[in-house]
Parts: sequence; C-alpha cells; structure tokens
Amino acid sequence: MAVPGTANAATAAPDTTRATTLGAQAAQSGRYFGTAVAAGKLGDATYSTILNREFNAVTPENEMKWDTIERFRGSFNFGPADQIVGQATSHGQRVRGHTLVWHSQLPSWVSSIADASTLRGVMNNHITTTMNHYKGKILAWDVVNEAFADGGSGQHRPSVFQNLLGNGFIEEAFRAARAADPSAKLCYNDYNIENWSDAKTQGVYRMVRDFKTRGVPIDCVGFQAHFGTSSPPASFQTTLSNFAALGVDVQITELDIAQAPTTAYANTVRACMNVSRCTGITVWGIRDSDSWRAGENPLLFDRGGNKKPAYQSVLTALGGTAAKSATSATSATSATKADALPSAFSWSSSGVLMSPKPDSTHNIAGLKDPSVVHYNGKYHVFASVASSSGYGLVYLSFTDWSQANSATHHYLDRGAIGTGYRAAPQVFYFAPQKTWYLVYQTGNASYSTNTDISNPNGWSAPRNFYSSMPDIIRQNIGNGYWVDMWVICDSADCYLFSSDDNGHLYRSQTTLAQFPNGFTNTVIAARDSNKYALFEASNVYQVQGGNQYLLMVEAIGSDGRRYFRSWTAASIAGSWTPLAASEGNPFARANNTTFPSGAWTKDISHGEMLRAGYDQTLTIPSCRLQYLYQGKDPAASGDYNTLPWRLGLLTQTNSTC
Ligand code: 9MR
Repeated sequence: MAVPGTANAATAAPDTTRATTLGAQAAQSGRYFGTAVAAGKLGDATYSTILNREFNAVTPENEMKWDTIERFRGSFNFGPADQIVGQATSHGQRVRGHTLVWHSQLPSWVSSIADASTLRGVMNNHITTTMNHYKGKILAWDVVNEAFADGGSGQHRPSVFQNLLGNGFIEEAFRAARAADPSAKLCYNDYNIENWSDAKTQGVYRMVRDFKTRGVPIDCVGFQAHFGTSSPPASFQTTLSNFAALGVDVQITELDIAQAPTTAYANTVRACMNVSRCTGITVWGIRDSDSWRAGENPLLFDRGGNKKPAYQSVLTALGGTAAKSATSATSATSATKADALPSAFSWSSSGVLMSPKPDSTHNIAGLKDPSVVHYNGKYHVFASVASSSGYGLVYLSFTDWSQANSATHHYLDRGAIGTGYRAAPQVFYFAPQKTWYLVYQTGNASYSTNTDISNPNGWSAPRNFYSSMPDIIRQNIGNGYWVDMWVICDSADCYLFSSDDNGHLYRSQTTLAQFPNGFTNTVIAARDSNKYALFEASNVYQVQGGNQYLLMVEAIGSDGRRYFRSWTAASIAGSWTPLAASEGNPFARANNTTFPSGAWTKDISHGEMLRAGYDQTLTIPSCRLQYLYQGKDPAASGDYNTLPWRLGLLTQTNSTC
C-alpha cells in the first residue's frame, strides 16, 4: 500500500513534496535538470529510458554546432538536431541551444575567411537562420561559447571572430541573436569561470556588467562546470550570485566531476539551489560511457545505466531552497516577475498520446476529460470513457509519455465505483487524511477514496458532496447540465467548483478540517451572458512561488471549436481578473498552438495541467506549463457521446523563465 507524504514529511518544505526523479525534483523549485544528448544514442533503450525518466531538459551535445548545422557555406543541415528537439518536445523536455558562435567545431571554410565583412555576414546569417529554424523551441541559446582565454589575462582568446572583428564580435553576435528571435533567452557560456577570483571569471564578469550597462542583449550566463575531484571551488555560489546580481540568470550547463564524488556533486547542486536566479542544471551526458571524459567516470549513471551514489546526493540536494527565496533586492524583483504568469500564451502540441481501448464489455468511442498526477515516478491518468450508452471512468499509468498509448486501461466500473453515469474525474492526494480522492460527476458531485493511487480496485463506492443540487444552481442552470466538479484547498479551506453549460461557474466552501463534508455557501464565482464563453471544464490551480491562482474555463469559439480562457486571482474565492481570456488572446486554442507532428485537432478541450506536486493545493509551476487535453479529428461529427476524443499534451513555448 502506498501512503505518500509520510516518510519525508518532516523535512520537506511546506509547499513541496519529494520527487523520485531529478527533473521532477528540480521542477519543484521551478528549475530544470537536463543532460547533454547525442542523437545517435536515442535508439539505445537503456539510454533513452533514463533520459525520459530523469530529465526535463536536454542540450544537443554536438548536433547544433557549426560544423554540423552549416558544414558548407549556406547549406544548413538541421536533421540531427531536429531529431533531438522532436524527441524532447514529445517528452515535455526543454532544449538548450548549443552553440551558435564558437572557435571550435568550426568548419574550415569559416576559419579561413580573411576579411571582416564576409565573416560578419556569415556569422549573422548562421545565427539568424539557425535561430529562425528553432524559433519558440529553445529554452536558452549559448550564443557565444568559450570566447575567453585560459590563464591570467582575463582577455578574449584568439579566434577567427576575435582576430577579424575584434572585441566587438561577442556583442555583434548577441545583437544578431536578439533580432533573430526576440523571445529567446541569450546566454554566454564558458568553462573555468566558477572560481570567483580567477582572471577568466573576472573577465567574463566585466563583459556581462558592461553589456548590462550599455543595454547589449544578454539574459544568462552558463557555467560549464567541468570539474576535477576537489570541486566545486569554495566561491562557486558567490560567483553565481555575483553574476545574478548583474541582472542575468545563471545556469550550470555541462556538469561533470572526475570520479563523481557525492559531496562535490551535492555542493555544486546546492550552490545553484541557493541562488534564486540559478534556473537549471545540465549534466554533460547520462552514463559514464557517454561522457567525453569517459576515463574519469564523471557522471551520475554507470555504464550499465545504474544510479551511482552521486545520483542520490544530487536528488537530495535538489530538495533545497525554493527558487523564489531571493534575498537581494535585485533578485527578489526578478523572482517575483518570473513567478507571475505571462498575459499571452503559445503552445506546442504532441500528436495523439492516448486513444480509447474498447474491450468486450466496454465499447468506447472517446477518451476524455483527463486528470493527471505524477507520483512515485509515474504518471497516473484518470479519464472519462464515452460511448453511445453513456459515461464511465478509466485509469492508466506509465512512466513516460512515449508509453502512454500502450498503457493498460483499467475500467473503474469493475470495482466499488460501479457502473452508471460517472464522468470528468479529478484526482488529488488529500494530505491531512493521507488519502487519495477521485472527484467526479454522477448527476451529483461525487467522490471515492483510495490509499493507493496505483490500485484501480481500491476506490471506495461513490459518495455525494451535496444532499441535492444547491438552490442557486437549480435557479440558474436553465437547460444546461451540472458538470465538471473540481476541488482545490488552501491552508484553511476547500472549495468545490462546478459548471452548468449555461454561463455559470459555481463555488461552494468547507473547512480543511471538515472536508469532504460541509460544502455550503454555494455562490456564482463567474458568469457570462453568452453561455458558450463560459461553458464548462474549469480548472483552478495555485501557481507555484507566489500568491496567484489561475482559473481556466473551456469556451466554445465562434468557429464552433473548444478553447480555454484564463483569469487570475490572489485567492481562490476571487475576484478573477482576465489574463488571456478572449478568442484573439486565448489561454489555449488552435490559433496559439503549433502541431509539429500534424494538426490532429482544432479543439483544445477539457483536461488538466501537469502539476508541480499532487496534493489538494493543486500547485502548478509558473514556467513552461504543460496541459493534457482532449482533442478530436476536425472532420468528426454526429452524436456528442460517440465523438472520437483522444488525448494530447500541450507544452508552453513562451515561458519567460
Ligand atoms: O562533449 C562534446 C564532445 O562530444 C565533442 O567531441 C567535443 C568537441 O569539442 O565537444 C564536447 O562538448 C564540449 C562543449 O560543446 C563545450 N564545452 C566543452 C565540452 C567538452 O569538450
């Protein structure tokens, strides 16, 4: 029997829970944990299993370098990098772009250019063409890599760029990059700049300070962190915070440590965790055998793909201070900004990830209304199944989105939940009772409980939240339906939302201590005289790292297609301020979503955000949102209950952090 939240409860930060993978744990403080990836290894099952289980960001190890992307002048080869970006996107991983301008892995046709204006044109074209190709898909670009000399000079190293264009080449590259993709984060990346007093560190620091003073566009500095056994330098955290205080994010971009000592890894991770603007960590490869320094066994997994002791020390160290806990005025301001959601959104959608699996007693047409939590290393998805004979519930679990479509469908009508109208599930762990709740509609608002989310037979028989439909709903529902019940709690109270397909969102309230009993005081939380503009499928979430709540409501657009509008509020009880709330500026709609693997739907309909945790606070990250939704073949028509709904995943592409 799994009872989450007990073993570590005493040490966990109050608003977080312990995760079992590096990426999930890093995400709890708003950070990413990534790895360098080689396209040629994606077919290696051990490699890709670890990649997709542990990491939520990737850096192509060599595939975005000049000698691959533009080996011949003007002839661009994005194939290998596209393979990595495509895989990463389908697994919800972010991508660091590495690297646009570097003296190494540079084709000889560039290094042999002899005049400044040719080189300037070539450099600008390389930056612009590459960034255009990956527009909207890259978390941060290493615009210039390793431009500073080793040793005591603190000056730039010689290179064709330095020699022909002078000191200004770095600035020119950053300006070209900003012009190519104004929404991309632009980084300077280097090694041996982790020790604060080193001349090279000081040289890079002076450059970044100068750039910030003069308004040269730079957003972040990458510290490669290719470390020896006695590392990190004692001043590493100071270095990170000193750079951050200039107004840039900092990231650890290529971490590996000779012999992978547990303490060195833990101290390196802690240095990042203690700096609010340290937004993520990337290790330079997965297994020791994947490393460019394989002889030194510097990574977190051994050659067989087993976790090394350093893995555990990293996972533990990632459970530290939340990213928002800035102390200096500069970083406090930026952290507040990063924690707030943007006012416009863009998304990239997966293809169909899950489809109905009819069996001899379940003749299913549509898989709908998903609710999802990530717990104990797995995604747990609950969804409605629809057919001409009505609605039921199904449960499936998997470790990785690539396995979603092959996961077994457990029909919950086989257990105590029973047969009959059950739909639109919502799952969460109610920490005060150490119990999982599944909330769903039955005509009333109902729930079942279970101590083990992974046991589909463990759910209790349905119980109702209300003795009957509250009067205020009865008075306003018209010809609508009472649907889509949704529970969220703060530290004192729990709230139950529902919709009526008639332009009203309702909210009832009880105390945390009384839950699941005592829901009274039902009020209209939001209304619209056009019922299609405030139709159904509402989600309410707490945004991590700030006192902000997000409300999403599904609407039906003027094109007849489903989409989401959004509002924010400082408390669950409102009042709600429009965020992205129109057809022209929707929260999520076909017109702000790209479909790299084919536009399989025009509807972005009823679903669930991937949460940062799994408890009753329904906390979501403020960055790089992901939304599991239902969509369908645009050509499908006929009876609503037999429409071919399928599930897909949106990933936000315009995150500002
Ligand atoms: O890990 C990369 C290795 O496969 C390449 O052969 C090498 C070529 O220079 O580049 C390695 O990655 C480097 C990264 O791009 C920049 N920082 C130093 C890394 C290790 O050399």
